[in-house]
Amino acid sequence: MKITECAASGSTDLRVFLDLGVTPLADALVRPEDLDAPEDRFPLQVAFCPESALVQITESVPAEKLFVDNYLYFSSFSDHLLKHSREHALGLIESRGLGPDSLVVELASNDGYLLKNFVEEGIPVLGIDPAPDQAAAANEIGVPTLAEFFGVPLAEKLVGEGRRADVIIANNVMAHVPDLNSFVGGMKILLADDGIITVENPYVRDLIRHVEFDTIYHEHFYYYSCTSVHRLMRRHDMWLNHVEYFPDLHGGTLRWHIGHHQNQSETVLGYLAEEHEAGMDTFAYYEEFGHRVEAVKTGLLDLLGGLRAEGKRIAAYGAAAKGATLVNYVGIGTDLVEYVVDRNVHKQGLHMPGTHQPIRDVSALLEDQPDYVLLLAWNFKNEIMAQQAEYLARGGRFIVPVPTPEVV
Ligand code: JHZ
Repeated sequence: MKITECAASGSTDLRVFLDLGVTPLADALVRPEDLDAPEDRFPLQVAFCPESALVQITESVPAEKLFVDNYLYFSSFSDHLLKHSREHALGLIESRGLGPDSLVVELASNDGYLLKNFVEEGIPVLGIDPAPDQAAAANEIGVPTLAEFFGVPLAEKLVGEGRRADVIIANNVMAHVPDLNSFVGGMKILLADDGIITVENPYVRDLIRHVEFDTIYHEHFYYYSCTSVHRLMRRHDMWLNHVEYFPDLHGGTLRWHIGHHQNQSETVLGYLAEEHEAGMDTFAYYEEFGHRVEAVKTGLLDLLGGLRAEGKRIAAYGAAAKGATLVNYVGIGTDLVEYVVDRNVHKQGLHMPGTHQPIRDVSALLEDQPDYVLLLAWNFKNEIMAQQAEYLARGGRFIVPVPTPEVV
């Protein structure tokens, strides 16, 4: 369904600056028996709203289709993310003085990868995640999880049962909700008066700077700056009070600390001033982005096509959602890249959406020793290259697609 109003402000002044064509859903991996069946495809355009400063896509795919029917993302397959999450949890336990009387709620708690750290310390938690297999995996490891979508109705139900959160954690989910104001309104209702919300999401500044266009897909409705988060929280009578930056996480991630009361650190004022100076609150900042994306497409097709013409064999690493955007937008079929490897066992045996490369276990790289590996999960470059030391030692090479395609 076409979106014509800003999800935050309701303004109809949505200015489109990028068109990635009509693409299949990034996590809709294809079963071998369905390879001949037609796949669902949806337009993928990105727009800026001058009123809210929010960057957003203009197509809404039903959330059940995105996160219940077609969702094989399990957070626990990255060691880097597990370490980051553990540090986050331990930091909160200490700074907030959490104990057996506290309640930590995580929205999009996935397989329990983060909340398990609180459980180990005897701190009560509640996970909320509509993805059924992930919620079941969390419950299995002792992280109580509701397999539901979060918004005002669920928040009211929980508060009606006497539950209020001292901490709400929302990592990589505030971009994933069709009804943004219900999601944020729900957090406002569920949060205890002196509680804290921490929200993590990739930073739209880094997306633009490093041409991370492949992180744009239908699951990601929004691409945040501090300005858009600040305006969104004010709309819900909450305050953005502190900002942290993690340059190595998902291509550049911000963590926003939010509360009912104003207690802003200099980080907030610093980011807001910097973003205003850079023009991130205006359409002009985003307007030229499409040309830079096209340059990556041309560069990558030239590089891969040239290698294939020399008779080189190319595989890819990471059946990531961003990988699906990349291969589909650029047009990388099995003639250029033969197969994709991924250590998520739930993805192995399936095929990439649209382009249909088979997804194999990571061990295929050493068994087969392709000449080049296109690193679709470029956000885990260090982790993956370290893991693939043997493949590299035997002469294999990685190709990193963004910001400029290059052999490393
Ligand atoms: P990865 C997901 O995006 C989906 P994706 C989601 N929409 C979101 O917001 C972001 O995450 C944050 C594999 N892998 O994490 C695992 C290895 O095989 O970049 C994954 O399939 N070996 C919720 O899908 C893929 O690569 C490894 O060593 O773009 C990476 O996907 C590592 C580290 C990962 O997210």
